[in-house]
Amino acid sequence: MERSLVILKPDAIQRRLIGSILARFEAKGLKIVALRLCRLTNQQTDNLYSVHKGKKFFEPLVRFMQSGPVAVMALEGPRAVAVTRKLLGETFGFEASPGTIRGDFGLSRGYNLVHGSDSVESATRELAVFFKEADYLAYELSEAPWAFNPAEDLN
Ligand code: DAT
Ligand code: MG
Repeated sequence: MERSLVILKPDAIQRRLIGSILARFEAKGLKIVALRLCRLTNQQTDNLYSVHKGKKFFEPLVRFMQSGPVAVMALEGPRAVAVTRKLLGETFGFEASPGTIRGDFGLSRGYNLVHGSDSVESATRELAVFFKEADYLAYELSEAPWAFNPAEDLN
């Protein structure tokens, strides 16, 4: 089953939005298989935002991401990467559609509450920064037989 890396950014923690944002992922049916609070190191932000190195927003972005605790998690489910990105909405709060996390909780450009891997390849790389294979908890949600038709092809 596909996994994506999600990070609740320092603004989400400080605004006490952990519960509200996690509820969106739970409501959709994604399974939280790893979750912890931490502060991001230089090595972690470098890896996460390597494609943005050299851009003018890179340094402020890193400073923001290291400005307080974050919650990092692995979400699992069919097409977890694309589904998560849809739940997040467009990058900037003022452009994100209502109904999305970024669209419902903020108007900022950079303080956009949540990170989600943008492709399966990025997810594989980003997840490895935070989690070992043994960190992913294998369990079944009791609702699973009603959330997914066993005859359905989920790929
Ligand atoms: P996303 O987080 O939707 O994957 P991204 O990878 O293009 O967006 O950018 C990473 C983060 O950097 C983004 O969440 C917010 C910030 N950012 C991107 N473009 C920016 C810009 N033009 N000005 C300020 N911050 C920006
Ligand atoms: Mg990105």
